[in-house]
Amino acid sequence: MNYWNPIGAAYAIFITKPRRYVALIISLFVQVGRIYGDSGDDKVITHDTVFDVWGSSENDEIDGQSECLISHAFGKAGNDRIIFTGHFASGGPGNDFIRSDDCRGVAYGDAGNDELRASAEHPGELQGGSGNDNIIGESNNDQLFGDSNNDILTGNEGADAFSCGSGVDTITDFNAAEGDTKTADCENF
Ligand SMILES: [Ca+2]
Ligand SMILES: [Ca+2]
Ligand SMILES: [Ca+2]
Ligand SMILES: [Ca+2]
Repeated sequence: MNYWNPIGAAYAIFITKPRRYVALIISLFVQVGRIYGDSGDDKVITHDTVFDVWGSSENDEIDGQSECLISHAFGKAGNDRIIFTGHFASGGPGNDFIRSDDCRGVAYGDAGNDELRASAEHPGELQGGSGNDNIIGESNNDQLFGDSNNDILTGNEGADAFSCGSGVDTITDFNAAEGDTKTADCENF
């Protein structure tokens, strides 16, 4: 399926990803729905409606926009970019980028070397899963889980709870005076 989009978002995909892809630009006026990616790289942007989205096994871009219109996102395999999810984002295998922006910051990197970024509006719960993950909190009291392998954790402001997991892990901004806590398995802080 190819959905062409008059507002221009799909044009950029043609330029930057000339190989095969599927672009889904959704602007249907229904209450809730599910979107399943097809084979190839998918780009899913929602307008006006709330969706749960499952990406393809390749490199997907899933974007709930500033109204957090994607409730649950599952990137599945491939190196996915998932932003603005309303409840929950799961990168699945691959090296994924998940940024919560102003939406709820609950994110699972799963396998692969992932970058997870918390929300500026809500406390983050960021779980790296396996792989060497870069996990970055925001201004709230965030929970950051490195899980296995060698992770880098940054809490930013607030009383952040660091759980490093196995591997050689680094907290870049541990500050007990701010109320930060850490597990005993954090090697560098
Ligand atoms: Ca993935
Ligand atoms: Ca990971
Ligand atoms: Ca924080
Ligand atoms: Ca770790």
